[in-house]
Amino acid sequence: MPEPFVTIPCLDVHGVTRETRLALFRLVLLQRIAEERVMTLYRQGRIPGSVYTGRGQEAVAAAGGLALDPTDVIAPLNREMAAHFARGVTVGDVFRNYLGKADSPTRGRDGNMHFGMASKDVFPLVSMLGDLCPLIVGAALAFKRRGEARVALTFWGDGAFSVGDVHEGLNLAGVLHVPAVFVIQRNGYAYSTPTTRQMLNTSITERVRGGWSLPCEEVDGTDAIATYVAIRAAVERARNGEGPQAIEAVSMRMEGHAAHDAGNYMDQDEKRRYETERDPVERLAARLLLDGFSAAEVDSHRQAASDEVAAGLAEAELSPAPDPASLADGVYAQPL
Ligand SMILES: Cc1ncc(C[n+]2csc(CCOP(=O)(O)OP(=O)(O)O)c2C)c(N)n1
Repeated sequence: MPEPFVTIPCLDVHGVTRETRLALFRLVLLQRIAEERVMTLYRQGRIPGSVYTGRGQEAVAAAGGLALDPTDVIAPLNREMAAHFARGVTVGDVFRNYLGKADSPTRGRDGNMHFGMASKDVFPLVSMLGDLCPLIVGAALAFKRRGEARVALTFWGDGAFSVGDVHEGLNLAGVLHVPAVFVIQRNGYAYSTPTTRQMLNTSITERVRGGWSLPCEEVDGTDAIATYVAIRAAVERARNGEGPQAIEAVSMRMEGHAAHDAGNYMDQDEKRRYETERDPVERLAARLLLDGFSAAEVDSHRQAASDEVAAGLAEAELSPAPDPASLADGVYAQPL
């Protein structure tokens, strides 16, 4: 018999409505199930790029996306599919992009999560790690200069935290006092390098506070509700003129770096223990039961998410492949 899920006491959850809890559950389920389907498609040779899942980190992606108002902007990285869904990107959009379809967000130029949607204020992913930091500082500066009560939020990992652009961005954000929120995912690894071999002080919170004099709060990134409460509060502080805010969300990458990496270098006992005790999807399901939702209600939400993923994939399968003659369209400037 597996151990029952442990419910670690989380932050005061007062004020997180029933609707918000269910919205978080839908988002973590959508990411978990959609990524499982993407992995299957990858193994079938149907994905032209590689696949980087956020298994184990779905709660942070969902919470970050849901914590924003519709007029805010977000810049997700490739492990934050749920943040896209929170902004209204559909499962069909994601599968169309993975399958390289003509009507996908990148019109078949990418077979991955490297896309944004201007209509939903989702910035496209920049592959150069760390570069989303100064990018959203720029967006937040624009909001401040225009007098708009909008916030810009981005995510990055512990590995990206070591990139110079992150520190230039954090410094600038503090000096310019802009409404930016930085969600730093400490998932234990940067590719095959454990966090303990990347930095002497593995507390990103201490480093952000001590190095850049910015507020930073550490949160259990496997607890969707606690993470939502922490990010939502940070977003509101930023919106209310309190300047940039950071959140260190602690979780674990439950797989290798990407579909081509089995992650054999990871501590397998730790991984198993994490899967049993800290899986964010199952922790939220257990929490909903404790909060009075019935098992049948929880199961019906699992089924609804599974149906939504199946419908999105079926819809994407029907989309046409790009016309090879259009290959250079939108890639090079048109001659005058
Ligand atoms: C500037 C830069 N250096 C190296 C890479 C290659 N690279 C892609 S992901 C990755 C590891 C990132 O680790 P982390 O920031 O902790 O995020 P995680 O993969 O754990 O989500 C590396 C080294 C890159 N994309 N950009």
